[in-house]
Amino acid sequence: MAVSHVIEDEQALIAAIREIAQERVAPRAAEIDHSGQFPWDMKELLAQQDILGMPFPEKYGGIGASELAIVMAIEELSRCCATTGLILAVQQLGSLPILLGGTEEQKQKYFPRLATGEWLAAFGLTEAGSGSDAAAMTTHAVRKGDTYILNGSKRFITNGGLAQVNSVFAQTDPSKGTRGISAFIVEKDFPGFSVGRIEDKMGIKGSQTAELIFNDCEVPAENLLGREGDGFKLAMMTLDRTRPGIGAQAVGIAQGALDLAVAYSKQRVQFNKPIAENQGIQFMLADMATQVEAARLMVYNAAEMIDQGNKSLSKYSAMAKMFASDAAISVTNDAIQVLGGYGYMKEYPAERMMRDAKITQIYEGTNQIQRLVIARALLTAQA
Ligand code: COS
Repeated sequence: MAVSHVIEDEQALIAAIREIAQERVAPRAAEIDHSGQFPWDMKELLAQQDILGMPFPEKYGGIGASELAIVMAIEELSRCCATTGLILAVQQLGSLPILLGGTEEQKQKYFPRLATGEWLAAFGLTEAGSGSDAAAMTTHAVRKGDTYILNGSKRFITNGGLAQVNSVFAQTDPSKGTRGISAFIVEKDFPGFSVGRIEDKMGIKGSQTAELIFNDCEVPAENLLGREGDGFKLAMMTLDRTRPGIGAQAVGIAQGALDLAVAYSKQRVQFNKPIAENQGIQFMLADMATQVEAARLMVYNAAEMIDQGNKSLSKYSAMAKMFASDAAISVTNDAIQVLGGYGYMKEYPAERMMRDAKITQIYEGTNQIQRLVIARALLTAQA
């Protein structure tokens, strides 16, 4: 396990989360994957244990955890169940635009119930025609008196339809490009808000991914985040600070797959000896463990940069998410190989881990977008 600078109180919290994950989350993971139902019991568990309060400041009822502690928590949960780890990651993703751009009133109104887990949050950026090119969104908002009228739809929204609080991005002045995009807090009870298709996915099956539809949706003007035109920057600043969380989810999945491969290789006997005694298997395990550790260090480093307000965090956050998610695919693939035929069967969790790992290369910006972010930072850096 990597050296990390998490403070003593938080070390105890992470140790407690590890125990909870192993004892209460792990036994549910296969069933959550099989049923494809959102695990409300896991949400309740995270809420009761104050884990969902980690991303929120204490003054709003949260526990104001460091980003380092948050990524470590996501890692521990994802080591046992990636869907459960995602509940914490998305609670932060959907709320961070409010933390970064919201007024005191908005924070007071929304954070206490998000911190206790009574409400879930979601982040509505992606549309059917605008994924990597986030600025190409067509959802738009027009101000009429004290209300904005939203029209359009969002696609692939994690927690879509379950979240009471949705940070939604919409064009308010298309002639201004990215500077014409604004962010709004949209509650799921607002008139004109509805949920469209629910996606059937390859992995993270218990997490609900849905379409959000805005049909003359009425959003009070006081729910604008920041000023008109601040939305795109708020979205980018949010993703800079949440991509390490996805890296942490990837590290957790990879660690879970490594644990499984190590345990299996010691008990699986072929040619009259455990397969772990073969150098071919030992080298695979060593490579897997090294990838996990390198990914973990990058994720922790990016999280610490966020905690310190480091100005270069965009690049390091993109690197951490990209490297960790690629490592997760490689390590889960090798875990299946170590388990051989059993690895391919649903009886063992290795194949679920690989299916769950795949999304980490895609969401919160594909790894191609991460490369673009990294390259732009390199090429525009002042000498
Ligand atoms: N922090 C703050 N501001 C940022 C920023 C960041 N990380 N990245 C860009 N901006 C600002 C730029 O400085 C620019 O501001 P000005 O208008 O003041 O010059 C503005 O935003 C537009 O930036 P840019 O020209 O780089 O925008 P692009 O349209 O080229 O898009 C990418 C940039 C590709 C990085 C963006 O579209 C992106 O991140 N796409 C992936 C989206 C994503 O991750 N989706 C997943 C959704 S969550 S599952």
